[in-house]
Amino acid sequence: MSRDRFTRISKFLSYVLRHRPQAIGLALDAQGWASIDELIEKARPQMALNRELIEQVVSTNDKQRFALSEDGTHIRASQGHSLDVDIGLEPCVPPALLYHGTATRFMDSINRDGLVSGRRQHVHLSLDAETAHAVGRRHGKPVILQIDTKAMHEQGMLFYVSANGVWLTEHVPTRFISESTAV
Ligand code: HQG
Repeated sequence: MSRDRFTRISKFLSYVLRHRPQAIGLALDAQGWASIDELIEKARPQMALNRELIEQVVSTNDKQRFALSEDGTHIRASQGHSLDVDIGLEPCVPPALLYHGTATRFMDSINRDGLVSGRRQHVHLSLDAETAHAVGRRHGKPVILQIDTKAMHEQGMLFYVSANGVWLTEHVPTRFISESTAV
């Protein structure tokens, strides 16, 4: 299958599984799972999917955005939701330092309010500066912020890591943020 087709399907799945299942009349359970049979059926007017295609998109996805249930009957997004679903993340100890990629145009507001989750459930943090750079570039001229996650953790703030290795937290106050010159 062409990369373009994979990307199109991945974007479609991100949209319905993270943000708007109701756009195709799909139901997610409280943990964010959708029945694959129902997804195929409800997506049909917009996108021709079948089980094999979905399994391929899940297994070859560059960021492992989706997960299949153990019995293979359900699919969900591993992170990035704006929907109020509980994907059962357990708090865990973060590395001493994590990065956040953003754009220069957001910096005044970030310097005032810290990093906020906005429409998503969490602020997303990256393990390395290169990944943060790529995330920031999606929004404009990139800025890489270094986050003192060790200090945040010591002060009782909670961190989670998604099934695809993205670090998540609720809010990063300004005192833990510094601009990085990496990359
Ligand atoms: C910014 C992609 C103003 C924040 C990526 C970001 C990621 C503020 C934007 C995942 C702010 C939100 C998430 C404040 C934060 N004032 N702007 N106080 N605090 N912001 O797309 O982190 O490909 O919701 O810096 O790889 O860019 O979708 O979040 O620029 O892991 O799987 O508000 O999305 O993954 O933008 O990206 P987003 P993000 P996928």
